[in-house]
Parts: sequence; structure tokens; C-alpha cells
Amino acid sequence: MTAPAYAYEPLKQEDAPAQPAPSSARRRLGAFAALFLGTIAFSAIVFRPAAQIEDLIFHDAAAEDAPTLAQCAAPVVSAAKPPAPINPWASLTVDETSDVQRWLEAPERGLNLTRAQGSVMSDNVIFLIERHYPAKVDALAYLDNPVPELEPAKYARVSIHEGTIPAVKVYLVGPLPTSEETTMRELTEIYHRDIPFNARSYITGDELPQMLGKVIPPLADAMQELFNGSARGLPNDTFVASGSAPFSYDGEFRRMWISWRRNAPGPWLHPIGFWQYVDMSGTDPEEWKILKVVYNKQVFDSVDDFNAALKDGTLVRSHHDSNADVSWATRKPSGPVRDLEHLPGPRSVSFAGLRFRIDRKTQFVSWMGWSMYLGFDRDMGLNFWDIRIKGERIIYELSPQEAIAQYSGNDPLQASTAWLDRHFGMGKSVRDMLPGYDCPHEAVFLPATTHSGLGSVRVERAICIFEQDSGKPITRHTGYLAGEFGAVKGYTLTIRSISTVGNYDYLFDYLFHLDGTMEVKLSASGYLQGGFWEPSQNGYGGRIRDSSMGNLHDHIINYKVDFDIAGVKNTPVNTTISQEVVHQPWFSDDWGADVTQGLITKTFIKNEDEALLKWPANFQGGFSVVNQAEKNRWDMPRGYAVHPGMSPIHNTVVGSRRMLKNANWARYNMAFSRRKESEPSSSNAWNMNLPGAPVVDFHDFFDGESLEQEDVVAWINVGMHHLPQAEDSPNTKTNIATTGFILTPLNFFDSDISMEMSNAIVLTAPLNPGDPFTFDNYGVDLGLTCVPAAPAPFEYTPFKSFDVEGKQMPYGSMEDVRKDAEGYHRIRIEL
Ligand SMILES: *[C@@H]1O[C@H](CO)[C@@H](O)[C@H](O)[C@H]1NC(C)=O
Ligand SMILES: *[C@@H]1O[C@H](CO)[C@@H](O)[C@H](O)[C@H]1NC(C)=O
Ligand SMILES: *[C@@H]1O[C@H](CO)[C@@H](O)[C@H](O)[C@H]1NC(C)=O
Ligand SMILES: *[C@@H]1O[C@H](CO)[C@@H](O)[C@H](O)[C@H]1NC(C)=O
Ligand SMILES: [Cu+2]
Repeated sequence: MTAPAYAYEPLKQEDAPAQPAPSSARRRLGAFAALFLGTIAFSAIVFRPAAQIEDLIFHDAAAEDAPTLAQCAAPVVSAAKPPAPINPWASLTVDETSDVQRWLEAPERGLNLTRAQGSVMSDNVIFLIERHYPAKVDALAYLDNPVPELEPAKYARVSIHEGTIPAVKVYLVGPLPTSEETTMRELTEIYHRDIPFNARSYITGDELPQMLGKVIPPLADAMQELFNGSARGLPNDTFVASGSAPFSYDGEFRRMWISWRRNAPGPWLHPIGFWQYVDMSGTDPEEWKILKVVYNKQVFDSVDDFNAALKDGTLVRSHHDSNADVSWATRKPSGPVRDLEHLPGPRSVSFAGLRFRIDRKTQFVSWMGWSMYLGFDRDMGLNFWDIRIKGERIIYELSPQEAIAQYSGNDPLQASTAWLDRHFGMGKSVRDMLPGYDCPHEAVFLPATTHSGLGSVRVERAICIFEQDSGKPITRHTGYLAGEFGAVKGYTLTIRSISTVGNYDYLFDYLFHLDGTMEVKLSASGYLQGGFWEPSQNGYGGRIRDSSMGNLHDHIINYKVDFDIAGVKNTPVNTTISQEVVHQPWFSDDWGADVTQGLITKTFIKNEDEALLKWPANFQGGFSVVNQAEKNRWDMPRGYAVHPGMSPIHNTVVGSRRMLKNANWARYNMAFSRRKESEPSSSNAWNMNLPGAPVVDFHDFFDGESLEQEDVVAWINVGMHHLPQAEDSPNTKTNIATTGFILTPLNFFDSDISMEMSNAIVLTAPLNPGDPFTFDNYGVDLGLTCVPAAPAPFEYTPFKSFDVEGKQMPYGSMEDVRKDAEGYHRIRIEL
């Protein structure tokens, strides 16, 4: 037997015998590392700078007679025990949606429905069939006593594009499954106003390509001449379009700016500098038209005027290089390989098996005292229900509400863009994740199903769940008296989902910590919505290539956090730190009797009029939620505090007509309001197109109602000021484009609950100098090792589609997939 080969370097004792000299082979090969079990050498992994990965593993000759290292427990997730056997917030299944579809299509409903595929705008077409969340009182009654009789009745929320009126209508249909008892009614108590047809979203991706097919052909020759390319509705078209939003101010019209880009990878980064303002109001495409043409800062009120100026030579031309290289906008690795970078990086392994539990049927997750149900909807994707710590509910609902991106620029498209991405559907835009890249190899994936008028889409890897070594102790101290010295190891559970909305990718992360802290994080990546660079754009962004730039914009994302701290009755608290000068009798010495120091002030936020909040300057204070009636052992009201994470901003630009009243929440860092069934969300899929007359105006929630010992909801914003720069090319980076907030116990417990953890060590100093420190690891050997299962080979499957009758169907061509996914962020002309 040779000396054990350790996985990391053992501490060198000055007086310890010298390590045996490495074999000549090892010396030649450089540093080595090896797995070990006790003192039994098994094998070594030798790192050689230039080796092939296959060459890197060899058996240590000395280990040939050693017993084989055991195989690790398979990383199979254990079953969880949800408090109730039904998830009251689960999405409708494919079968449930087709049941509702059939029921709605029955002649006795009188809805005069046309199926989406091949429909025209003047038809009545279903836009969405989705779970309507049960009333909180019903859901809580069921969770408290999960017997079948108390299971909340299941309802669907159905939105229909009623082209015959025209208007968008929202109905409540139920109970489900459909039966004699099922009825429908308009859901007017949530959607306070009629939804104008001009504010609608799209069902099929056909509307815009066909619109361009009607209005763009008269510009095709000019585009050929000015830009040496084509947009004629042919497969070899070299240009694609994109549209701006909002489409409308109050529903009176539906108009957008169109901009053209090269039809190359990363089209968002290749604008050519050509714009049209198009009118698409009403239901008759024959009436749609171009209202303006803009080229090189020249504005024309008609296509004819523009074409005439081109013909008679009065059009002032700008330079366009149609042969410019566009390959820089791809994601293909470029540049030299860095030292040792041909090797795969570290991968984390749960040697003793996964430590979280999942009930797949209900999408219930538990880990280290935390538990929650997951939900998923078309508008905003992944959400959380009944979040508990150590068996106690702290949050009834945690769900993203809206994501805005408001742009600036010296061109018509950028200067008029104010996205509210809920319109496009963060849930609808969820994409299958890349195992090993988007989430660690050990992650467990859960599916999500979303519905539309075309049917259902099931994404198998919509959500990933994984535990990680946080890389730092959650607490530690070096000390010398008994019990002072030691550390508790940090671990986090992450639940993630990624949505690609046209050009942008949003990573939604929810992290749970051992001490009862949870973190909500959002990161952005993907392609900038690039602008056409010329010097007058300087104040509006950063140049990233010869004629491409990224435009200044703010991202603000709103979350609903329905706290239930030790019960539903809670009170928000405003805490400030200020400076005081006090006179103290015990000081009269050389320092004087005045003391200048800090002072904490805590006041209750008594009603909604005081509850639209911004972080104080220098973060001197903050906001929390307590239950005044429930005290911890030290007579402090039990609570949870909200802490800002990275980039805790609110919206910079306020008052633009393009975002006048439809995202009022973005003016603040957070707000508290009284929870109401009629105020389930701060936004709505149609708000984007109704800035002047939104379906949901967040300010309407704030009407002076008391917040003292009431069921309060916190609306919390995260965001980033995105000042694009060269390094946003080709894609924005998740390390900088990231933001979040943290919820942490505030006297909720009597002391730090992470002290319960056994993945911890306490050291005892020796009595006699020179004796070793002894330690207790509470029976958990962090060095436990075994042979981990190899990660599954990489594979990618996009999604499964079902038609409205629930039959699985092929998803058609990749062009169809793109059309649906990229919507009006990338429009190809269709004739
Ligand atoms: C039903 O819808 C079609 C358009 O899809 C329309 O032409 C027809 O008038 C409608 N019928 C009724 C009774 O409203
Ligand atoms: C126009 O485009 C073609 C490719 O479609 C290219 O070969 C040609 O060089 C371009 N002409 C100019 C003047 O850039
Ligand atoms: C594109 O295709 C059309 C029809 O096949 C053809 O007439 C045209 O020359 C093609 N354009 C280019 C740039 O290849
Ligand atoms: C919070 O308290 C400070 C100090 O008492 C006060 O200046 C501030 O206006 C309060 N903020 C809110 C939102 O109540
Ligand atoms: Cu951005």
C-alpha cells in the first residue's frame, strides 16, 4: 500500500515525516488528485494541460488489490408528503382544457366560436383557457382540513377574442369537470373594464406577417435599392421586421412602428435603419395601412411620397454596407482557449443522494424544513403557494406579476418601445432547459403545461430544482472556550425557470436558505433589442458594432408576496435609522457629555395611503411585515423583513404617454395593500396596450384602507438600468444583468434556526499546548465518498404540442415554432 492519495492537500506538519516522493510518472505529469475512502487508495485523476479528457482517468497501479469504491446512491428524488393530496393551484391538464373547449363550443353556449387555426379577426376565437385560482379562504380551509368535501371547486378563466363585437371577453367557467352544474359568467370583478379588441394579444402568429405582406410590397424595390436586400415574402428574404409596443393608448387604435433587420442569426442586433408606422386597427385587414415612412431622419406621410423622393433624387441617402459581416452575433465560441479550459469545470455531486423531496403529482417540494406547492400560468410562469418553514406558513402566494422594459433612442422604434412582457406570456415563453448548462447535472426537472387557442404545449424541463453547496458557512466563529468554535455549512435549494421572450431570456430563480431566508432573483440574458447606430444615438446607449447599438432601457419586474406571518393578519412596518445627539449623565470626561450616534425608529404603516414605498437614502431603514398579536419568546412581534438584493431600482422614466398608468407599480420599490380577491394581480396581459386606460391600474388598489392586522400583500420590485455596452454583444450577461430581493426572518424565531443543522462542526481547543483540537461533526461526514452516477448524456427536446381536442400533434416546421416563439419581435413577410 502506498500512502493515501487525498482529494485535497492535507495540512503539512512541520515535524511530520516527508510525503513519499511521487512516482516518476506523476512527477512528469504534474499535480494529481484522487478519490479516497478512508485510507484505501483507489484511483487517481491526473490533470495534464494538453491531455484528451479520455486520457485523464487511469487506475493507480498501487490500488489494484484495493476493494472497489462503492457506487453512490442514485440521485433519485424521494417522495414528498404534501399537506393536502390536491394542489389547489395546479394548472389545468390537457384533458381538462379540451373538456372546457368542447363545453364552450357546444351550440347551447351561443358563443359562435371558430377554431383558431385558419380563423380571421372577425371570428370569435378562444385566446386562453386557464386555471382560475380558488379564493384564499377556500384554499386555506382545505389545507387546514384536506378532506375531499373541502377541496375547492375547480374553475377555468377563459378569454375569448370576440371579433364579432369586437372585444376581448373574460369568463369564469366551472365547476370542472364540466357537468350539468357548470355555468359561465363574465369575470367583471377583476377585469374592471371591457378589454378593447385593439389591445388583444395574438393567437396564431399569422396576423403580422400577413399585415406586412399587404403593406410592404410597394416598398420592396426601394429596400432593394437602398439596402441591397429583399423583403418580398420569399424564402430567401434577407430582411425581417419587428414591431414596437404599446399598440394603443386606450384601445381606440392599434398601431405599431416596424423596423427592419437582417435575416441573420441574432437579427435583433442587425437593424438597417428603416421604419414604418402601421395602422392595424379593427378587424378588417383590408383597411390596414402604412401611416409613415422614416429613413435617414426623413419622414414621409405615405409610401408614395417616399418612393417619389427616392425616384426624383431628393431622398438623402445614408451609407449601408450590405456585405458587412454578421457572424459576430452568433454564440459560437471565438478566441483562444484559456489555460486548462479544455477541461470540464467542477460539477457538484450529492454523494449521499438528493436531500430534497418532490411530489410530482402535486408539484410539491420540501427541503430542510421548507415546503411549498408550485403553480404555473401562461402570463408569468412559475409561482409559489403555501410556502412554509418548519411547518408554519409564511407566504400564501409568491408570484411574478409583470416585467417592463422601457426604451429610449433617437429612432422611432426604440423611442416608442415600452414592453410589458406579461402580454407575450412569460409562462407561454418558458423553454426547455439545457441540462448541465442551465441547471446543474443533478437538477430534477418538472414539466409545465400552458394553453392557448391553438391547443396545449407541454415543456418537459420547464422548472429545475437543485441543492448546492453555497460555498460559504452560514455562520462561523473562531474561539477558544467550549462550544464557541465552529461553522454551520451553507446549502441552498434553487428552483428555476427560464423564459425566452423573443430576443430576451429571463432566468427566474427562487433560493431557499437554511435559516429561513429566501431569495427571489431575476437575471437577464439573450439578445439586446439593438438599435441602428449613428452619432446622434450617443446619449441613448452604447455602440456595439459598426452600425449596431444597444439602447438604454430599464427593466423592472414586480412580484406579489402575500405574507401570512403566524396567521393572515399582519401589519407592515417602516424602520428607519437616523442620527441623534444625546446628553448622557455618565459622560462628563474629556469627550464631553454629548453622544452622537444612531437611532432606530419603527412605525407601523397604518393604511394604504402611506404604503407606496421607496428605499430610504443610503438604505437607512427598510420594510417588514409583522404579526402584532404573535410574539416570539422575547416578546417581539414575529415578522419577516424585506431586504433589497442587487440593483434595487425603480423606473427612471415616469410619465411617458406610452407607460402612463399601466405600470404604476414600477414607480416605487415596493408597496403594501390590503389583500383582495378582486385585486389578484398588479398587471394583466392587456395592460401593455392600454397605457392610458389600463385594465388594471395599480394605483386603484390604494384607497386608504387600514393595513393594521389585516391580510396584507407586498408588491416588490426588482430591476436594472440597462446601459448597453460592447460586452452585451453577442448576449447580455447574467452576472451583471441580475437583481433580486431577500425575505428573512425578523424575530419570527427565538434565535437562528440554522443552528439546528448537523452539517456543522464544533471544535474544542486542547488543554495542553501541542495537542490537537478535537471536533464533533454531529455524525455527518462531509468527506463521504463513492462513485457518482455519470450524468445522462446531453439531449434536448423542445416541447410537446396538443391540439384543442387534446391530441398530441407534431409541432410543424421550425419556422412555425419560431413564428410562435418570436411573435412580433421577428416578423417575416407572408403574402
Ligand atoms: C358568427 O360568427 C361569424 C364570423 O365567424 C359571423 O359572420 C356570424 O354573423 C356570427 N353569427 C352570429 C349569429 O352572430
Ligand atoms: C448586394 O448583395 C449581393 C448579395 O446578395 C452582393 O453580392 C453584392 O456585393 C451586394 N452589392 C453591394 C453594392 O454591396
Ligand atoms: C430569391 O428567390 C427568388 C425566387 O426564387 C429569385 O427570383 C431571386 O433572384 C432570389 N434572390 C436572391 C438574392 O437570391
Ligand atoms: C418611515 O419612517 C421615517 C422616520 O420616522 C419617516 O421619515 C418616513 O416618512 C417613513 N416612511 C413611511 C413610508 O412611512
Ligand atoms: Cu436589458
